[in-house]
Amino acid sequence: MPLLIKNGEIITADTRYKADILVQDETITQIGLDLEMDDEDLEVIDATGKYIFPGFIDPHVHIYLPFMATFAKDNHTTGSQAALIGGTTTFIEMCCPNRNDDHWEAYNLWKSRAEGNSACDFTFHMGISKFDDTVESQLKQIVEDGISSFKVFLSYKNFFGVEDGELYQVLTLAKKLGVIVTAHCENAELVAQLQQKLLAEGKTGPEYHEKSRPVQVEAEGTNRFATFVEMTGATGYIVHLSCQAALERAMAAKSKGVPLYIESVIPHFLLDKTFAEKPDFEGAKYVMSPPLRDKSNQKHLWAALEQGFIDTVGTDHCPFDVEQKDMGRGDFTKIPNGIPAIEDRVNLLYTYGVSRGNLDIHRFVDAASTKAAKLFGLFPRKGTIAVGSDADLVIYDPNYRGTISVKTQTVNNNYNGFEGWEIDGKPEVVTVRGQVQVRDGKFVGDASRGQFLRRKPSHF
Ligand code: DUC
Ligand code: ZN
Ligand code: ZN
Ligand code: ZN
Repeated sequence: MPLLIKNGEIITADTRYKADILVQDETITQIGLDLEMDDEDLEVIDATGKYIFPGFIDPHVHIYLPFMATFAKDNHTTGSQAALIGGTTTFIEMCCPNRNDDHWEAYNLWKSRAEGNSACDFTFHMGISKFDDTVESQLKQIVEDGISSFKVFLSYKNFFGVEDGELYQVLTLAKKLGVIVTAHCENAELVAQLQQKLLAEGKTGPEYHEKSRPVQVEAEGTNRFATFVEMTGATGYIVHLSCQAALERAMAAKSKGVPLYIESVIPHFLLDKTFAEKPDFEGAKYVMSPPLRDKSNQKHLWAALEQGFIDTVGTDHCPFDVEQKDMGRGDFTKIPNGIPAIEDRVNLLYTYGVSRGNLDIHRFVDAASTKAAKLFGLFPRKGTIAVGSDADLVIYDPNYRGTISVKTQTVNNNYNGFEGWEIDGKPEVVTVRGQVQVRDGKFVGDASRGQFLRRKPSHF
């Protein structure tokens, strides 16, 4: 059914203007003033007083995730509908095989979980937890199948994590294939040693999680990753950079011309380590890795985001409920890591960035959509509003005022880390390839609309 969106203000990463948008089939076919169309099936949406943003892209989510003896709570039905309600029309999920898992099988398992079950479009970063000849040939097959980004963990020893030699091999292969490598940057050995030391001292509560992975641990991982990227000539992307110490290392490499990109995630911009110090084990809700930091780091993250040194804002969405978090009572190393945010990322970044004067609106669109599309081989199909692009559109009401609450969320979890936080705007209508999936802020669409997005390697 054709769709005509009239009188809205189109805002992309670099333009801002009032125009109508005509959508036919799955794409944008016209943008202009006073568009009309004679078709009895035409749906007209009046977007007077609303912004129209390109569908937002979350470059870092976990939906299906076996982790720390349990599973993250969302499935693709709940996760994708929560994403859409929050304005995210595409997510990139981490496919995370364990060291002993067959990587080709893991890839197909993750894909089969998503296919037919997602309401929004999706693709994967292929996690690599081991490197040998078998994995190498499987990775080539996975790239052929449409995956143009890898993921490595420098932490989580003996589990998801890779050794330095394997990191070198992964980057070398990625360089050859034209694939970007995303990395979780923490020093695994330091984390393991500090955890044991703290536990031996009887320091077992969630407030000690941050002390087991202090900023130095992340700065070291960041510096090491940047050095390996430089030595191999590959292109790197640091996920969830959380603090000034790591930012300094990444910027030092970037300013030398090392092709390195930076993602930070919404919890680190807004929540700080005092949340993980809440009494009665409440702090466990705020345990993620890298941990929430001292509040003094946040102004550096906001400044780097505004200046474009931080390229993208994701979530590291990873929901574990209160009962799962409880597995870590008496031993913080057993608290499943993660704070869910897939539903709230865009509204929080808009509110505490754009609306409260900390972020230019175009940089907001760039960081929450366009830049991820460019880095991960989705642009200009995704990440912009242009004739020929997919009609993934967010009609956003900047006059909405409300608060975030577990009571109204779609994410499958029994708490929200942003409970009670004000938001200054909200998606009213969200389309995925031309189909209205969210109307009046509610999911009304096709639960299996989402497509697997095949991507081509790029030569940066
Ligand atoms: N950090 C988290 O908090 N959760 C999932 C994986 C990760 O690196
Ligand atoms: Zn991570
Ligand atoms: Zn400072
Ligand atoms: Zn993650």
